[in-house]
Amino acid sequence: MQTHNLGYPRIGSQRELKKASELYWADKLPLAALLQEGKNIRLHNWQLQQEAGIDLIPCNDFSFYDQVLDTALMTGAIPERYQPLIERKQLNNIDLLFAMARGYQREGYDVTAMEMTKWFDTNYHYIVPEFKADQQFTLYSDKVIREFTEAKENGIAAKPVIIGPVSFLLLGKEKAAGFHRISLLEKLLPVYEEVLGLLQQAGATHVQLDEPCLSLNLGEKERAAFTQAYQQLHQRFPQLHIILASYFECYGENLATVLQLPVQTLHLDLVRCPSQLDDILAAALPATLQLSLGVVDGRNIWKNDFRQSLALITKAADAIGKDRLWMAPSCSLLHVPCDLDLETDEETLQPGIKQWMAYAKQKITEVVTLANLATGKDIEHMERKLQENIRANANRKTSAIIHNPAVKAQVAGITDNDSRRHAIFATRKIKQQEALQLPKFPTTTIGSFPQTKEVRSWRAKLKKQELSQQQYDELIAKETADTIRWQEEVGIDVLVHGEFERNDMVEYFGEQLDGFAFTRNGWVQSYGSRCVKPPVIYGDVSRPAPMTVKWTQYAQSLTPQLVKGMLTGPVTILQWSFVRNDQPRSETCTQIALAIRNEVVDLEKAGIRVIQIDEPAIREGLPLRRENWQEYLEWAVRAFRIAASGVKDETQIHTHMCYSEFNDIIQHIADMDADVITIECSRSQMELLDAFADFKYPNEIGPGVYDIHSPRVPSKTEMVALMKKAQAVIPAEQLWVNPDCGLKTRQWEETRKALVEMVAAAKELRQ
Ligand code: THG
Ligand code: ZN
Repeated sequence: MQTHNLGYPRIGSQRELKKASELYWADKLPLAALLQEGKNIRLHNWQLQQEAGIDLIPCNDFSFYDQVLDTALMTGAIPERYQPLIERKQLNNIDLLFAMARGYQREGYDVTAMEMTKWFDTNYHYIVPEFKADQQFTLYSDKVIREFTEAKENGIAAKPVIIGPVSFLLLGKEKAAGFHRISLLEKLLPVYEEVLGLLQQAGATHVQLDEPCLSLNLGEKERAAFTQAYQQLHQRFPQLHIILASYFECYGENLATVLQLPVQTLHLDLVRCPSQLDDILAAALPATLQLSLGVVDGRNIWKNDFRQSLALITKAADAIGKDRLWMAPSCSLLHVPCDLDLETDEETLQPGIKQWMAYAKQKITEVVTLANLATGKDIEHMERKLQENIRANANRKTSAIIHNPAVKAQVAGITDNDSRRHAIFATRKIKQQEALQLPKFPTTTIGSFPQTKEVRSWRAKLKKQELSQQQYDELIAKETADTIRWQEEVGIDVLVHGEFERNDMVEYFGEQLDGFAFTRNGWVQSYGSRCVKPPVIYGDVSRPAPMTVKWTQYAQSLTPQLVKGMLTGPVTILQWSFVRNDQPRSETCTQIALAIRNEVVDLEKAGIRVIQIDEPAIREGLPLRRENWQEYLEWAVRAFRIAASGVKDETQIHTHMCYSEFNDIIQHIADMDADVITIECSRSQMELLDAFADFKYPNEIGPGVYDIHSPRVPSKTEMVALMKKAQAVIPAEQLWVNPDCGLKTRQWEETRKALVEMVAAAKELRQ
């Protein structure tokens, strides 16, 4: 039984890659130093996995930005707008990579970045490849070969990891209509053949091809593409051991096709889908096919349950023999932090919780231990580890800090009435009009105002005790007051307090809720150099005290205008945290919903009459396979409704969503029954609104009128034009005027200018 790993986190255990890249982008670090940092991280990761005893260690899992973008560069799928940078500026490959990821606005060039979107149901974003009908592919970047050679020179016989050809095409998009990107397969395959040929020449014996799209519902055409691709690659390289890896779900109805593919090893995500092991063992397996059992969770931070894993391993071993089995994490470890040993601060992460956890480095060891336990290697030592593991898991099951009977009773006591506003929207609308007296085309913002360097430095100083709590509060109060006054002057209708007291929209709430734990170093890559530190939900969730009332009430006290209270919704808090694996996600989500509901009610009691509950992650939480959508949407929408329904009809509930492709879930968005929804719209020129228009969405809508992801200041005329487009499909009485998203990543200067234009646009629309 061999062990392998699908991918290791690449940001570095102290976020070295993030720090080096950002310095390089700011022209404060030479290219050679950035490249050296990358090399250090790769070597460190390889050595660490070798010492842990992993047999087959991945290479090319490293990236300076994103593995899908690397694949676009490998295959020469470089959109035309970057040609001048290549030809005239002679950009090297790494600067080209950054230009494609981030855009290139200097030396008179103004080239936009490629689009970014969520990687399946994770909080990681990948760069979306762009294809055209006459797309040509060439071997443009030999990064994968260089990394393989580098590993070899350092004594590691590595396994190159490459996004497979079919998923690479499916993950991209057509730049213009008139063809389907899957039709490009024939032109793409020669590049993959060239790469595999060079790798084989360089000494590679195994290659992992990642085809995560096999976890989606595919059509016949796509399935046929897999057959074509893998037959062709096998014919050219019959000696090469191909490990085909999909993860995050079952193979589902793709299984019959997958089992026909001429690959040597098939990887199974047995964390997300343990039941598929039975299906696969029951199928007529090709006699030589090996199975990679992904039993160690690559998406969460909990210690593995060895007994449960060993049961799966034994089942597989009984059916096909140990020699045909590989031991692995369920997916790449990109989605978990690096090293639990670095969490030494017992105030953030108490030992009682830490003993249940494992990060990437620990998970690697679990993979090896499981293989040893299954084969009886080093048995005394392994037996001790098994007993330790059994103890930790048993103690977690019964721990008093996890189980809160009062919370369980509250959840059990929820009735249908708790997930329903008193009156229907039509009635609420009249009552709200009377109570709030808003003009036509009311203006608002999504909640956050610029988190400047100063604001962030105050928080850092508070942590280091260079500021007292009182000094910090005074600074935040002044920033909030300035922001309220400024919004009054500009003439915005529904004001916000600006969220200067918050770090991250999930972390901030998690820090104040019971059942959540925090880490000091639990960073996970979100995109490029950006990272998040997801809270750990370990126990039943409750709200010991109000979380946002103080600052919201303070802001409201400064103005006679309406101030909107700002909360993160239950589904988003769930989706962006590490969650419990000892109860269904729906159960945890309902507990969070009750906590948010209590907060909403307290805000109302404090005199707040408009309250926004953000749910930007509700779409990305959708299960990958459609047959599971309904169940998810039912509990997710119910959780939002529980959070929102504790208030009077006169209190107006808003929600906000980004990255939204709404067409296929519009009914469920309507079922959330928020009085107002604000959505990301400007980049698609209001096309997104079509879903709302076709559906005759009944409640109010604020289609974002300008793109906050860019520093560019839009003009009043542009925004009026966009709203006219909106008005053509949605009645004016339903429309709000607001930016696309929160303003926390923007500077004040452009924010001020843009909002002045936005208010002027609303005034013009009213006439
Ligand atoms: N919070 C969380 N997840 C998210 C977002 C969020 N996922 C989707 C989207 N927003 C991702 N966007 C970002 C934007 C900025 C940053 C991270 C994700 C960011 N991070 C800081 C960094 O890497 O320097 C770290 C911030 C900190 O010090 O706390 O800027 O908003 N959970
Ligand atoms: Zn948004």
